[in-house]
Amino acid sequence: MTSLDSTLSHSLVDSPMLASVAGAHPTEAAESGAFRHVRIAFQPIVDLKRQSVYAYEALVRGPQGQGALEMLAAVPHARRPVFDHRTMLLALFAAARLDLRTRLALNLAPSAFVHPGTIMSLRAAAESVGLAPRHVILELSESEPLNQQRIAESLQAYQAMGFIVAIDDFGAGHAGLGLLASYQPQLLKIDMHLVRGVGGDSVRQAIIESVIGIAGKLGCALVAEGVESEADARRLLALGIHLQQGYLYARPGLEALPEPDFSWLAF
Ligand SMILES: [Ca+2]
Repeated sequence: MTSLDSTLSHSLVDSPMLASVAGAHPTEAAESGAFRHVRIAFQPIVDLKRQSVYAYEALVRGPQGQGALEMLAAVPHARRPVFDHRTMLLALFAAARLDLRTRLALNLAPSAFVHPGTIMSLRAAAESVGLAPRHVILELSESEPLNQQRIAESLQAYQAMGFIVAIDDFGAGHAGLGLLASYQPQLLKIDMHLVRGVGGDSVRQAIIESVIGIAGKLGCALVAEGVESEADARRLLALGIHLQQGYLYARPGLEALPEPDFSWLAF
């Protein structure tokens, strides 16, 4: 696994690359002011087979640690690709400062995902911090209407470059199965609303078992989001889902890479 260069320092944040995307356009002056207040939190996605961290997901936070929804609500829809693009680069450099030595998962709205400038700047930024594309996961949300043709073309381009693509919050949006019919990412992240309570809920178990069947046939690996209880974690593990994420393991750490808690597995 590629190691990031631990000698990277804060100076990267002031690099010409980030400066070029962080407010160079005069019409973006006001937004770049807000942009400077964005902070990045990291939450581990764990691999229970190895009892290790599979990846850290970068999450947008406000200056006082406000959640992503609050921050994103302040971003006009038309500016979302720019916002996502900038925060993606911020997350890469923040991860480098923290000496990340595993995969990094970045969230992108579809409009940012298909934006022509995203893929090249992402590759350049990842290279500049010593992170190979195969260690970068792009979590594609269904938070806005999708142009399936453009998404499919973009997904092929990212995958050809070596990036890992994930469908985020699978099962929460109305387009989950429609997306899968059009293209198959390497990862499906099962939405927390399907996951929470699965340990004692036969309906949720049936739905997740069907997702496991579909994912298996399409060659997609699964991540369970929102795992908060041992009962849910054990049920998911029994079903074969060993990549999990949630408060049971670690809460997001603001500008930190929290160590997951596997202690419950010993009992
Ligand atoms: Ca996500």
